Amino acid sequence: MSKLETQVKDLGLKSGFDLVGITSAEKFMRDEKASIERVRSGLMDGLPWYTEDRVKKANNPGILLENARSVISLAVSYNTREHKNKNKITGKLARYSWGEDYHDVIKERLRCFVKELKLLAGEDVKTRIFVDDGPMNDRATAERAGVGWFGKNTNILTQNYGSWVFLSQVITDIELVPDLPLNKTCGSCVICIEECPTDAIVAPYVIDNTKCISFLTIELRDSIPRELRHLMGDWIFGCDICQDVCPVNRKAVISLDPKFTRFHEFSALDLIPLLDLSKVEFNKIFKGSAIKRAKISGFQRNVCVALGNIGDPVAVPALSKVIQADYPDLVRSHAAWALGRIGDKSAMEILNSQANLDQSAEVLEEIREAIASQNPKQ
Ligand code: B12
Repeated sequence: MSKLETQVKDLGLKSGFDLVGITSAEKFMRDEKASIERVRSGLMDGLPWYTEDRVKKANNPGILLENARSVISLAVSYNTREHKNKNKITGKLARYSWGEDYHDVIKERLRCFVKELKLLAGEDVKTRIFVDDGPMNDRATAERAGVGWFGKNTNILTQNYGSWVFLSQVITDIELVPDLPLNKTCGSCVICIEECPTDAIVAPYVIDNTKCISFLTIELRDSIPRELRHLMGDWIFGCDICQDVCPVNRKAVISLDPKFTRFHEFSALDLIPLLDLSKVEFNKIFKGSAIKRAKISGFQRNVCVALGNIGDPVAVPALSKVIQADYPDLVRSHAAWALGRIGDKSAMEILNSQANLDQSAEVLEEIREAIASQNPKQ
């Protein structure tokens, strides 16, 4: 490794990244082909912005920056400690949301990195930065730059930090000597595939987006398919099951990065009060956090599903209030499902009375389904 590559890597570490690798700007042939197949076979359905056109850009750094020569791949750990919530009726949020929104934090670090890079390599150096905010294949880059290897759950696993890393890139016209990919795989381990409750990992390295709890709780704006709801447990934003069960992650170094420990109480939130939040309160509580992406209606929809899965009748008054009050039909219909799943006498009474009153076809259908599928427990 020449002096410049060493300096670039030192600079990455100094700029707040935990791992730095370098790869060429060549096309990611395997990944482009696989991604196009994934789109065509419907496995990326539900993400309308994930188009074949995007895939072509994402796997070809030369399209993203004129005269691109190298891509610097940077990873930062977000493996912060969990906050224990002693209460019973709580919902889980994915670890990546326990800190400040990584897009903002990492973009800031990338900007500082690029500023210093220009001091090292020349002011006229061209760069383009990405942190999950544009058409760039973050994982394929990290793999080829030797930052980590593809796990069977498709997450990039790293030696010391496991898969608890955010990935980002700097494409540049500087010619840098690339690193070699790591010669590592998951071997015969298939724990993540077996433990995914919705069977979203349909084959090693292949996710069916439409079944992934992360998609269902964050990206999906509509109703959650009824046949998947009971499999979602108490996840209300994202899901970490395929990472939590990964043996490599057991040994991952804990991160003390203050940016990612800031909202650690978000790891487990009391569910019932979340149903009372107004839009203004939701935006205030989750300001600066990635959780805002779910929007309040999606978030409260998820809370209803989690309450239904926990099945504790203590949630009946709150769910009854939702179904009777002025909440979006999306939330009211999932509250109906949750009441049916709790299925005690009071829940069934509310459903039966609302069945005669409700004006929304969507909510009425959920109420009828809930009544039909449950025998009230006395
Ligand atoms: C779309 C997307 C999603 C979608 C779709 C998931 C998916 N598997 O793609 C949804 C919303 C479900 C999602 C969920 C999550 N995501 Co996401 N997501 C993305 C995004 C924007 C694009 C990913 C992409 O291109 N997918 C397309 C498919 C086709 O690619 P793939 O599944 O990775 O499959 C590759 C392999 O199959 C490989 N391949 C093909 N053949 C073969 C053969 C072999 C032998 C091998 C090894 C590989 C291989 O080629 C494919 C393309 O590269 C990236 C950011 C970015 N711009 O890259 C973040 C990103 C992948 N997500 C990230 C995170 C953190 C998550 C979650 C953990 C969040 C959470 N806790 O809820 C989950 C993880 C779910 C999972 N197991 O994948 C991180 C992953 C970090 C890491 N360590 O890998 C990224 C990189 C964001 C970031 N910049 O940090 N995500």
